[in-house]
Amino acid sequence: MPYVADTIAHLNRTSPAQHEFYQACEEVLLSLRPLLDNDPKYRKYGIIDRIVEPERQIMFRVAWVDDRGQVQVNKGYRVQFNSALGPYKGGIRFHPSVNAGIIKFLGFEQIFKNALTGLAIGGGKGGSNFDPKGKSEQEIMRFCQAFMNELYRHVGATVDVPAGDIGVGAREIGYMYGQYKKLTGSYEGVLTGKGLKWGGSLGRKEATGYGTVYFADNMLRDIGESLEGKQCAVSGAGNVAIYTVEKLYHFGAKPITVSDSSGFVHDPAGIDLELLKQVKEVERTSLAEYAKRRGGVRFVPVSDYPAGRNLVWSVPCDAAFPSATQNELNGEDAKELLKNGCTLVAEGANMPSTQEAVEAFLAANILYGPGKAANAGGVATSQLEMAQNASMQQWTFEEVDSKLQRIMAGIYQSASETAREFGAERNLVLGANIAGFRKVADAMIEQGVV
Ligand code: NDP
Ligand code: 2IT
Repeated sequence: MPYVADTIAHLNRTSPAQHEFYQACEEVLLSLRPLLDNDPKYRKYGIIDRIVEPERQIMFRVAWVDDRGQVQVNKGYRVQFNSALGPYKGGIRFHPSVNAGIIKFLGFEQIFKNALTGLAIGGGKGGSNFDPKGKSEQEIMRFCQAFMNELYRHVGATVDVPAGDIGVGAREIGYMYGQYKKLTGSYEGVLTGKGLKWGGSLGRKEATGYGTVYFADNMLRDIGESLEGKQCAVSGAGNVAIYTVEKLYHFGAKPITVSDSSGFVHDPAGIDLELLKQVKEVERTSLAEYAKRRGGVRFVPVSDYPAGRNLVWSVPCDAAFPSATQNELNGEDAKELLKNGCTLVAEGANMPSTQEAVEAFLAANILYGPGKAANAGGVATSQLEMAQNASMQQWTFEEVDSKLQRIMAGIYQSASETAREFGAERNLVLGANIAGFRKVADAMIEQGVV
């Protein structure tokens, strides 16, 4: 497959040290082989060369003043990766690990994820290496305002519509929205994940977690099974993880773990959802606090993890829902999950499994829902928020949720049918990558070389 090696070598030369980006590209390019072998049109028009190169990358200084009166400087990013299918759409991440390569991998994944939803949205992503941990409410507000002081020039309701991701939820979206409105004088749907009183959509907060569980349900129903009674290991304790836990209960499953940057909790009686929300959404503190208040549960701090392992995956389970961050589940973790009888993995996070882990799941022929298919419910519901804003309507929770269920069923169907079309039944990595790519590539061909 010289085009894969050639493309990755080219990216190494032209965009050095962006390892997560090469990882995401390599996975997609390897999946495309049967399509490229069958249909010469995708070898023409420079599609591969164009699709791995963002249309535009914006990097900027974010200067703000902390509570002690000291000037702080962070890096700001927005990668407008591909607009073949619609305005750029994708979240904003605030985390100290953020760099250009991480934003590019997320933007690249977003192109195909958004295509799979069947909605008219292109791919983009943004963020900052700002660390929200330990910051006061006032510092968070000043940082969000400073971030928008530059970003506002590049976004707009039909241009580029950011949303949340790690470290960015309704609070941060509110501060960014207020500043955008102040700078432009325009009250428009420029961000999604907004507050419900000022343009947000019912169901957006829940959408990624709920959607991931709907996706898992679709995978199981296809083989005549259900989530009922299944023991589920969930990682993360943020937006995606919390609403994954909530929806698992609706399906009669039992979520028994959650994790955060301090460690993980194993709660054999089933995660206490209200306590989890109180500790992580309201008090914004560590899971050690959950363990202290709950009693009878095991909390394992990160300092006890052996090097190169994430011990949340050592808890025996029937199904796993990685919902924290990229590369949080490696080949060793995958082997342990499989050894303990796990037969389903649905990714709420973006690229949580390393390449070795993905290969292990595919080789074991378990039900494996890759992030760009399984977690697309968040961005899909963001598009429903855009539609409500544009038409000045507000739909009920039930309307949004039933559309979300249909969209997730459609994504499952298109990934699984595409896998079958290329003789790789059950390989949803191949199915999702080809189905998403084909849509974007067809639009790029029809729109000419731009
Ligand atoms: P949140 O910030 O709400 O939660 C993230 C959770 O993961 C927190 O519990 C955090 O720990 C933990 N975490 C983050 N980074 C690390 C790390 N490096 N090591 C250990 N733990 C970590 O983010 P979301 O729930 O929104 O996002 C989670 C994942 O889902 C990300 O991969 C994101 O890209 C993806 N995603 C999000 C969507 C959305 O709509 N929000 C949509 C689709 C995908 P702590 O609490 O200690 O900070
Ligand atoms: O990774 C993702 O899909 C998100 N963080 C949500 C993006 C969005 O625009 O809602």
